[in-house]
Amino acid sequence: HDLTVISAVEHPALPKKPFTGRHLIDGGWRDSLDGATFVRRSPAHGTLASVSAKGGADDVEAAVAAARRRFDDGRWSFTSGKQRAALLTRVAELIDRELERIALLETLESGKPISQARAEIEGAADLWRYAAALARTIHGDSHNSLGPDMLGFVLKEPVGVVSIVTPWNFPFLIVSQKLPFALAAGCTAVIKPSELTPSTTVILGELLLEAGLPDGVVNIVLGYGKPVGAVMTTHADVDMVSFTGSTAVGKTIVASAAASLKKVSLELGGKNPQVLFPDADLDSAIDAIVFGVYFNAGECCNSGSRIIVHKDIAEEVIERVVELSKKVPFGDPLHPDTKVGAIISPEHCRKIDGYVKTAAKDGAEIRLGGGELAVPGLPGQFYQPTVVANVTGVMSVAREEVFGPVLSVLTFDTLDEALILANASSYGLSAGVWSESVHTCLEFARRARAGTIWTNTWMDGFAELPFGGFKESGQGRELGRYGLEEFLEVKTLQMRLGQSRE
Ligand code: TXE
Repeated sequence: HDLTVISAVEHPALPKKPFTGRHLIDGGWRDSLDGATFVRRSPAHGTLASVSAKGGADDVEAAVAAARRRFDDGRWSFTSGKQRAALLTRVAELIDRELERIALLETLESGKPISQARAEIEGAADLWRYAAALARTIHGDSHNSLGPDMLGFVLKEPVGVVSIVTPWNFPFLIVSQKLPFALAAGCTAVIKPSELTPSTTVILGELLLEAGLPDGVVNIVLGYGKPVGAVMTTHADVDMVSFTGSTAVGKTIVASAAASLKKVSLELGGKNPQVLFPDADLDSAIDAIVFGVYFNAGECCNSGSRIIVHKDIAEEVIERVVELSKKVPFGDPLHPDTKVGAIISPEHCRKIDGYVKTAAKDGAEIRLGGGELAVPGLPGQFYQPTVVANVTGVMSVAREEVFGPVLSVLTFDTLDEALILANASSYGLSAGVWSESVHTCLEFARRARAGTIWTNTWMDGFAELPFGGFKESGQGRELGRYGLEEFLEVKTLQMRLGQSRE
């Protein structure tokens, strides 16, 4: 291989002991009622990163009861927007203060490069600040043309108790795409982080208490999808579920939440196409493609995992992507230069490899990578930056979410053909177009079926702009004003004034 590999480094700031995580229930840190625990080892280094309480159904019961009591007594939901904004801003400041500690733990549990972990925590703090600003803008409407003695008001109220279930790929960012918006709205919450990356959410819990959040407003239960996630998302006292994870689990949550008609907001997978036209600025496009596919080792719902290239420029694009891919520093996530770290688990690494091997068997051409690679000095699992050409729309590597550093290259001739390929997916999270023609960009943007369309850019993110998917990529939106509205219920208030007039 001609990849740029970064071997194991010494890291003087590494914690001497694993992080110990307990449940946060009603303002107190608790072990599981049955005393069970589980561990997480660094997927890159093999060292013990954390030991966490392993929740059971009884722990969830206690957490939901605390969130329900706190919501119903109004001690949080009836605070002013100004008070909630002050608290959320304080949390953002505490996240800034703890950035290094959170980033290090995030890297140890997830295997992501430390530089990307730092950027993630910074981005999360920004979301807390943005949600703080939104907390002071909640309002409805009034109607004064309903008759001489009638007034109508439309109030926006918090939806209630929210169960938040998050995945392992951006643990601190994703909880921050949900929780501050729920809190800004006046909701209370029970959170379950992924069993693979539980600890940074526990630190967030510490910061919430330090900021002065009343007991029981936010509760955290650590543990597995079953039983913890399953009980949280079906419990009768929960009003809403906000979930990020796989489409398969998202579907089971919708089905089970239907029994009690809970509101459900879902952010699921993606198989995001970028279409390159011959008039594209190839320097920018190739940079963005390489970043978009290897960012977070491809373990990213917005991964730019398939490019659809005009046949006249396909060979040039593939060659340039391959050359640039070789320069992407890959290896020890604790090295400051590393851009691609470890894969989350050995099973996931095998799953990625399965997609690549199947594609090769089906006639695709592996132009770079195509297997695991041992990084000197590290016991963990790493997958090589991989470029697969000659991919057709029917191959699983083009249709399914690989969630690894694997780029599929397809080709097209006409805009219509490009759109058919781009939209031939059960997902619809994001899509991109590269062209110097505003007409081409606009036509693609209007006809592509995805929640976010990037034109001549990829994977920018702004707190102000809503994020979410079409089709099986989810329902509802996070971020922006929409991200707040998800956690608000509409109440109609009618008031008759004075004597009724016959
Ligand atoms: O996700 P799961 P996994 C995709 C990606 C990845 C695949 C599998 O393609 O390869 O999903 O990842 C909790 N009730 N994404 O297995 O299982 C679980 O404990 C309630 C895309 O890690 O969906 C964890 O906290 N909760 C995605 C969370 O759900 C349940 C990010 C997500 O885990 C549950 C992650 C249940 N029955 C994976 N079962 C994205 N949108 O970015 C599990 N959980």
